[in-house]
Amino acid sequence: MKRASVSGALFAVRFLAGGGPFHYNESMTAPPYSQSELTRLIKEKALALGFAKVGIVPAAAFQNGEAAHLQAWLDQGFHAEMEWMVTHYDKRKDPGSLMEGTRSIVCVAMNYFTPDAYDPSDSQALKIAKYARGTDYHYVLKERLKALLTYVQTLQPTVQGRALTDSAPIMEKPLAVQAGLGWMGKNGNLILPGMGSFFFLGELLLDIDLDYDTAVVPNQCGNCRRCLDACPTEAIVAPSVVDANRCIAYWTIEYKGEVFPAPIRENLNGWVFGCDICQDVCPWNVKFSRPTAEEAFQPRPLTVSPQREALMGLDEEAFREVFRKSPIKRPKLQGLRRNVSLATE
Ligand code: B12
Ligand code: SF4
Ligand code: SF4
Repeated sequence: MKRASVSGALFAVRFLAGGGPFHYNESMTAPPYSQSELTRLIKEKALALGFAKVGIVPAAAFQNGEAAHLQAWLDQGFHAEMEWMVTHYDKRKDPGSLMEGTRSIVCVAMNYFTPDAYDPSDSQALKIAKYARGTDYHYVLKERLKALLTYVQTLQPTVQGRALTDSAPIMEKPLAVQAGLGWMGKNGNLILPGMGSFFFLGELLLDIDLDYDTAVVPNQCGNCRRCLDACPTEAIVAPSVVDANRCIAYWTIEYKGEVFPAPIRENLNGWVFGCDICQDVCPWNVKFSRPTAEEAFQPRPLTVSPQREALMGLDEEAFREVFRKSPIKRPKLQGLRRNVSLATE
């Protein structure tokens, strides 16, 4: 892929216009923007499209030990049966490799917080993680990132890009850290200063150079260890290191088998899909989480304080209807029923 050059385009347009002072004329497809103008316009558009924060990094392999940490995580088997975490290790190390010619990665975060309708300490209440109450973020963020790409192409028609949100082998949290969106919390989630961690992450790969963010947000977990202490299954084995084998989110979302090991089963605390305990206790969320304005993430029926009978009573057709394009479709009706029976046994 040949890289578009802003200064080259500017020169060509000026040359064709006769070499005099440049005036944009509407018959031209787009004015030649400078790198910093393009950067500013892309960031403004990202915010206008509903992203809460945006930062841009150059496409390059990770250089601060991230690949070694991923390797150590895999070596210890912390990925459980998520074999897809093992494949494409080389791509995870080098996010730019996901599209030929990538020069820049636009990193974005979108709020998905919706308030709980139960007392989080009530282990009898059935609970569905906030991230899964509305439409699957893969659809929502990808569509929004594609709209951002379309916009970039109106500014500079030759630009090529690829929209991602956990839809390719990519390490999204360390990238977002680099882009200055937030810090890696001890609970294993990216925390945005003044906003909290109930945010999805996404990326737009672009084959143009832009101005890059270099200011990293310092880690503000300090001496706090509320998340480590609150996790009922001791899944946070070290600050920012989550062992999926012990994580309720893994078992209720990803696990394909029938029965959970006793330490998980006995500590489900009513969680039937995902788990928010280590985020709910985080002071940054307690203080700063605000309901998302995003229509697509508003809770669907049966996702806020669902009753056992209502969930168990769903047949295939009703399940498909209620959870169309929802993350809850992932384990299928059978997986949801398994979770509900295990959480209420
Ligand atoms: C695999 C995965 C999981 C697994 C493993 C969780 C995990 N923490 O990795 C399971 C199924 C358990 C899971 C659960 C959840 N997930 Co998930 N998950 C992913 C996925 C696909 C990959 C993450 C990954 O690469 N993990 C492997 C580890 C090694 O990578 P890492 O966490 O980035 O590790 C870095 C640090 O931990 C550090 N590190 C690791 N070891 C060490 C050791 C030392 C000594 C040091 C200093 C540092 C260090 O370095 C690593 C590399 O920089 C991402 C999407 C993506 N493609 O990135 C979503 C993602 C992380 N998940 C997400 C969400 C929302 C969740 C849940 C909240 C859902 C829920 N409510 O149930 C829970 C949260 C559980 C938790 N406490 O982390 C969001 C998080 C958004 C955010 N604000 O951070 C992501 C980014 C998806 C998205 N696009 O928005 N998830
Ligand atoms: S999501 Fe739940 S089980 Fe997993 S680390 Fe957080 S508190 Fe522990
Ligand atoms: S609960 Fe405390 S230690 Fe855990 S992520 Fe939040 S601030 Fe960091």
